[in-house]
Amino acid sequence: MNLEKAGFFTKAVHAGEKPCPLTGSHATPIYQTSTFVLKRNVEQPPTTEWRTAYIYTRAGNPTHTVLEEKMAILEGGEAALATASGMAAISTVIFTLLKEGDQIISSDTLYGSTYTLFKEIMPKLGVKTVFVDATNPANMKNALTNKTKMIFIETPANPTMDIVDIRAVSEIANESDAKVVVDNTFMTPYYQRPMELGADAVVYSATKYLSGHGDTLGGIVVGSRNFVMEVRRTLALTGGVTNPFNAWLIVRGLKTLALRMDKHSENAMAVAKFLSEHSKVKKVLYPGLPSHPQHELAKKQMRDFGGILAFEIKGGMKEAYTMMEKVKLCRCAVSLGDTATLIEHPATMTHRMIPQEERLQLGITDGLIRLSIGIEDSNDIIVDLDQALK
Ligand code: LCS
Repeated sequence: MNLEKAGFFTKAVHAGEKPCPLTGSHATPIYQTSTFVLKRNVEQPPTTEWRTAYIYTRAGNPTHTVLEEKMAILEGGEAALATASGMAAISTVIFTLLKEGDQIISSDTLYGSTYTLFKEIMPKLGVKTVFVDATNPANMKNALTNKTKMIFIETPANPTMDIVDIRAVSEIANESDAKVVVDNTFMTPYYQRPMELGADAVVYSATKYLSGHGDTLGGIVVGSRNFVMEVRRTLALTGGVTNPFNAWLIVRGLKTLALRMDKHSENAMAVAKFLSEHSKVKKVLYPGLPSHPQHELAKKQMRDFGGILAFEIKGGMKEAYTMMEKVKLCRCAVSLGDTATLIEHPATMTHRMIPQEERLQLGITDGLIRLSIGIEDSNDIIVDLDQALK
């Protein structure tokens, strides 16, 4: 069957996988090996002829290949690369695209570690990042110079759920040689396809929805064959590779991605509606609510609205912490995209590295609480949040 033409659910189950030709094993084997025995007598001078497809796991491994082929097909990209974590995916793309003197333009609301990587680590290598409010693409256009080699956007943004118009930003970048890279972690390829909207590459924290069960770290880069080949070379030289067991867990998780995403979204919408009517809640940030300032754009570029939402509790830090200490079903933890509902306080947890003044300007207030809605029964999540708010 031509999987390219199959539906998302079919691709998620079958892409990249076939029974093992040696044993008939139906499930993908975990090739737990660091090295591969080469085919020719090693006394012969090394030529490319005696290489197998695999040499050393830092440069590639058959279990990683299954994950990469599945992700390339799900995303509709030519190729994909698996990495040790989302941060490894982002940093390897940066090391591939940028050199001293180049600039990044980035949306200003990002996962805290990405923000800090751009703000603190990259300047040491002579790469400056210009942060802009990317909810208005004109700000991207105004910041563009001939030094800009990468435009980075995270949409929806962690944790404020700001939406960036991927098509508009890609059109702006067309006038330059900057590559548009989208962090699609919150949406997954099931809900948002940045490359179909004009982006050059997509990065993921596979730690989240792609693996889906909160039991592994991983990252993915998807793009053109040539781009992924270059990033693969950087990865082999910098070492942020995944390992066969984690790659296998992500392969397994991907098979149920669409089922899980639909349940996460359905539950998140129910929780968002409940919170938006609660007397202790000042505002709810969820792109599925008509009150979200970019609800129309979200409807246009996303198939559904996903499982993450944030809300501002009346009061501040004290009220937020009091509430988070009272939850019983929800777990107080960073990370997201787990089957269980996770609750966290961005100002003191995921985004604590951002200086207070900048954090407040971005809307990451002391009363802001982020929820990663799980796949439990929505009513049980609501009952738990309700008793904690009381
Ligand atoms: N991109 C986004 C949008 C993220 O939310 C994260 C992690 C990363 C990249 C980095 O991925 P990692 O290296 O952890 O696989 N976000 C986290 C969060 O919100 N809480 O803990 C981690």
